[in-house]
Amino acid sequence: MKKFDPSLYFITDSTNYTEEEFLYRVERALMGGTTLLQLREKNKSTRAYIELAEKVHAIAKRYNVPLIIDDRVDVVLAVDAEGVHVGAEDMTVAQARKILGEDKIIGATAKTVPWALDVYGQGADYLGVGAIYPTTTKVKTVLTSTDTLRDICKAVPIPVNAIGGLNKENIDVLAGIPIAGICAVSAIMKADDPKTAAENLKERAKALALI
Ligand code: TZP
Ligand code: MG
Repeated sequence: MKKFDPSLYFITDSTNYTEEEFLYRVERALMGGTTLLQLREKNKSTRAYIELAEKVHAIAKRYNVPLIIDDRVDVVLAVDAEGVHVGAEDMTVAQARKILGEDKIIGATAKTVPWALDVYGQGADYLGVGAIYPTTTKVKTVLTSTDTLRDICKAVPIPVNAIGGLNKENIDVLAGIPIAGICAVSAIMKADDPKTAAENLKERAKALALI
């Protein structure tokens, strides 16, 4: 199973939610048209990460949405998730590919054209590029210009998603850049209703012909 639609890529953050509230919000986001889902946990034990991943995977399967696990190839294997996302401090794409095989989706972070070409050459299936705007989500990142985003889109033949501080009010800055999709954490996770937020973000991205 390798086919995936990165157009509305929702990345979770369970911080400050009970598990019940978190899972409810994830499901609302799926109802709102999330096409790709990433479970992103930075402070959980391996056991707790796997237990949560199992629950999230069960929900995602009901919506036929692939589940990507941030950083952790072992968690992907433990729950048979559809893929992993690796950044500069994680396992390399080549190492992840060696372990996961050809059928799993491997996404990578890239902030420059040479970096994008490198991870593409190692076998990445998609790229996340950003942060386009400053973000309130806990992450080690620097801003990436829209010019660099455009250059990366043109440099690699795989889907490139924009990430970082994106919401329905500000994604017009991406107009005309051949991205494959939008990644969002806060705009969906922290919304009053993640379903409405996902719908609105998708609608705006479509109106701007971004996706
Ligand atoms: N990588 C670059 S920015 C970011 C990640 C994981 C966080 C994006 O979160 P938000 O809340 O959509 O700004
Ligand atoms: Mg990472």
